[in-house]
Amino acid sequence: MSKKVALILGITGQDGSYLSELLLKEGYEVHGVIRRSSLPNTGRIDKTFDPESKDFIHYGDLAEGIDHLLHDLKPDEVYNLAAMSHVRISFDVPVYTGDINALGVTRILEGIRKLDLGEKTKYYQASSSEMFGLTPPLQNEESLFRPVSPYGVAKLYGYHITKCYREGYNMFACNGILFNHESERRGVNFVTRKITRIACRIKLGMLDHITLGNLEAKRDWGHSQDYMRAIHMIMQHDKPDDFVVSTGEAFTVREFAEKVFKYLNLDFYKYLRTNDIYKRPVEVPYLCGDSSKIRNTLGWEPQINFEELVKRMVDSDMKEAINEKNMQE
Ligand code: NAP
Ligand code: G4F
Repeated sequence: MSKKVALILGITGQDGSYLSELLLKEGYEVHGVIRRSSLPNTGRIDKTFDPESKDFIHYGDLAEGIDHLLHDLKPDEVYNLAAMSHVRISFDVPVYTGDINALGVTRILEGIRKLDLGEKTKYYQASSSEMFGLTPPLQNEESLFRPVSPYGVAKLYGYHITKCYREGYNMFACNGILFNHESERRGVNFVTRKITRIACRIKLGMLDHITLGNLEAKRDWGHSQDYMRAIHMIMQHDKPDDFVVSTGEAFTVREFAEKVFKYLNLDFYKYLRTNDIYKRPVEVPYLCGDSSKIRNTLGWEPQINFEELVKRMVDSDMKEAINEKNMQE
């Protein structure tokens, strides 16, 4: 039997790197789209794909669309994980955020439709709990969407246009509404990774403080590997559908930081500074997901809990910080 072909947009990101590893393990032929950048942006996938290989890694951008790749590869599954994914920065670049996170989705769906791939090609859209915005928890598939950031608004467009193509053109198009998920590979300007990286450098005497914004925001934090398993399950379901993916437990940014510093035997408050530059014009105060639908329908559940997530992130950042310190000496 020939291998299933998967195309991942956003393969260089946290989620794309874990998803590519999972799909390769499952026996897929995996292709990914990367953007041109002035510095290398393939660090998370260099161990998985030969950097010289032009066979599986292709240049492309959601600003332009990927019709050429859809035409050439005729993939069985397309995973759209590409986005301007930082909520605060979306207030600085709201038009670009709309172009990539909203219209970019239409570009892919329209490509699949125009090339008449709808019968063959399944589509996954990386929707976000940020779309719930000010709706109080627990949020699930039936909750009201009240986004309050350009990012959340653009993602809500992506969510609806995915449903629109599913219902209008009978396409296998799904949304995963994923709550925050982190890992050792999380981008360094998201709050969890910012805390674990800086705390390790404080422990080693390389830094002397950490500056944060809103400490009281509550988030439902899971591990990216568990969530990539969930999205693969969503794509193997017998019908296209939308699913919330979450742990169902939430903690404040303060609690996350206290836990990290305690793990390192440090007093968080001795090193803490705050600055409003890290706050958003409108804050989303409390996200916590009810993921009973995916648990009951597909049998998914997370395997990495909050404690383990913190431990993995700190242990990994400590190794990185020690290497960096050794290089400096
Ligand atoms: P990430 O680490 O920021 O990765 C984003 C990926 O998108 C990167 O590969 C990036 O490429 C690529 N990208 C950005 N703009 C692009 C463009 N114009 N054209 C093509 N590719 C582009 O994000 P992540 O945490 O892995 O999240 C994956 C997806 O899930 C995103 O859509 C995010 O919005 C969504 N999501 C994430 C979470 C979460 O908590 N992590 C929760 C819900 C939804 P470069 O490497 O070149 O920048
Ligand atoms: O880590 P964050 O930047 O993640 P945020 O805004 O929740 O967005 C992430 O999760 C979404 C799912 O709900 C994804 F769709 C999105 O792509 C992204 O992955 O901030 C978490 C909380 C916020 O309330 C923020 O105000 O931490 C607060 N925070 C406090 N100090 C900070 C900081 N956030 C950042 N990035 N940096 C700070 O210094």
